[in-house]
Amino acid sequence: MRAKLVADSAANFSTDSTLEVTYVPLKIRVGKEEFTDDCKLEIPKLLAAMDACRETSGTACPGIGDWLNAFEGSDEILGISITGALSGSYNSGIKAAEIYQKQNPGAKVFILDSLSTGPEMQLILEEYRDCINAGMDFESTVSHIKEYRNNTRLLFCLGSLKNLAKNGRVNPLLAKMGSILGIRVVGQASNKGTLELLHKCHGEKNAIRQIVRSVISSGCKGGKFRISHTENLPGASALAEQLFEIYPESDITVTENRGLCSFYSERKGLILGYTAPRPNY
Ligand code: X90
Repeated sequence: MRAKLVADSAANFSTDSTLEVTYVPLKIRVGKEEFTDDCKLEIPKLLAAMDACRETSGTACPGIGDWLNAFEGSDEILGISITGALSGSYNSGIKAAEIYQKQNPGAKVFILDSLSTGPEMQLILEEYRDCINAGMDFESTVSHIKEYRNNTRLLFCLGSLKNLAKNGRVNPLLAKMGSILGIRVVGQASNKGTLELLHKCHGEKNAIRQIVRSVISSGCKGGKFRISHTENLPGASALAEQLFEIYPESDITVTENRGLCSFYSERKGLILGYTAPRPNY
């Protein structure tokens, strides 16, 4: 039996038809409304509710039961979660893995803490798929993927840092800096799986140029670039074009953020997953 790929919805649904993944949804609460981050969620509706909401809003990670449902029916499961430093999803996932293996003797479950989100999770899911297609066994795939993750990275330029700050995921002082009119903050996922702010840029054009400079200075040699955006196709396309000029042999895709990434990156948010060594890792 082929191993089943499982990821929480922070991975953004893939539009790549060769990538079969069972997604475990996170939940988003905006005022009194609750949204489930599954394939039925309409992002424009979520964003409109966020705009209109004057009350508190937040997110909730999947529970153990949600992960268990996704494992069902398979005896080899390869999974990935959003960074465990900012979400309880990884914890639920590994607890579910223990329970599932007890209930199904012989079943194998591995959940990787991505230390990241969105498009970096997508890169790792694609690598899992390639390992499976190459006929690699479960244990070799697990050790390969741990090594692969040391060579994937994430950069972002968010629409605003408001929702991250309100939910305690980023220092409020940094969020203030990001809310100054016209300032776009460029940051990366740190080795610990937290947000690390790198640059304050005037306007999106400069922010995109800065993302490209950061890619180059990280020692990237091309390869895959996975860009996701929240209602910002022009920004995502501009980033793709600039990367393509520097790395013409590369494989670049642009997709839309789903609920979780949209909630935190907000309108105009851009996230880039790419391959380059993680320093001091
Ligand atoms: O468990 C939960 O409720 C989910 C909490 C998630 C909090 C952070 C999500 C960030 C999503 C923002 C840009 C990329 C940041 C990367 C940091 C590792 C998107």
